Amino acid sequence: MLTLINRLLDWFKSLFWKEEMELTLVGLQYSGKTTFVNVIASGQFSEDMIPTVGFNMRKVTKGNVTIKIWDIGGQPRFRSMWERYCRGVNAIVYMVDAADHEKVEASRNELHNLLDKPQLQGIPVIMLHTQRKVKISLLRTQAQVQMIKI
Ligand SMILES: Nc1nc2c(ncn2[C@@H]2O[C@H](COP(=O)(O)OP(=O)(O)O)[C@@H](O)[C@H]2O)c(=O)[nH]1
Ligand SMILES: [Mg+2]
Repeated sequence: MLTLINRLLDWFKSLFWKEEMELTLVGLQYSGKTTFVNVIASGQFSEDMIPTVGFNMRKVTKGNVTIKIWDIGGQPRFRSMWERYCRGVNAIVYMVDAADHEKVEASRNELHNLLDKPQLQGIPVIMLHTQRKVKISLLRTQAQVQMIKI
C-alpha cells in the first residue's frame, strides 16, 4: 500500500516538477566539445566536424531535466569570450584531449586562467577527457569524469 502511495506521489510530482540547468562547454579547439554535444543531444557521432565559429547553443531534454548547453569555440580568438559565457551557469564542462600531449600544457594554462576569474568563483567544474588521436569513438570511450570545485 505504501509503495502504491509513493508511486502515485512520484507520478503527481513528475507532472509539475521540471528542472532547468545551464552548462558551458569550453576547452581548446579539436578537444571534442561539439562532438560531445552532438552525441548527448542526438546520439550522432561524426568524424567530419566543422570547427565552431563563435559559439553554438543546444537544448537537451532528458526526462524532466532540460539542459541548455553553450558550446564555445576553442580557437585563441574566442578564448576571451569563455568567461562571459561561464558566468552564472550551473557548471562549467572543461574538455581536454588527453591523447594530445603537446597541447595538455596549453589546455591547463587556459583552464587556470579561467578559474582565476573572480566572477566564476564557486561554479563547479567538470573535466571530461576525450582521446581524439586514439581510434576509438566518443561513444565507446569511457570518459574520465572528475569533479573539482573552484
Ligand atoms: N577518435 C575520437 N575522435 C574524436 C573524439 N571526440 C572528437 N573527435 C574528433 O575530433 C575532431 C574535433 O572534434 P570537435 O567536436 O569539432 O572539437 P571541438 O573543436 O572541441 O568542438 C572531429 O574530427 C571529431 O570527430 C573522440 O572521443 N575520439
Ligand atoms: Mg566545436
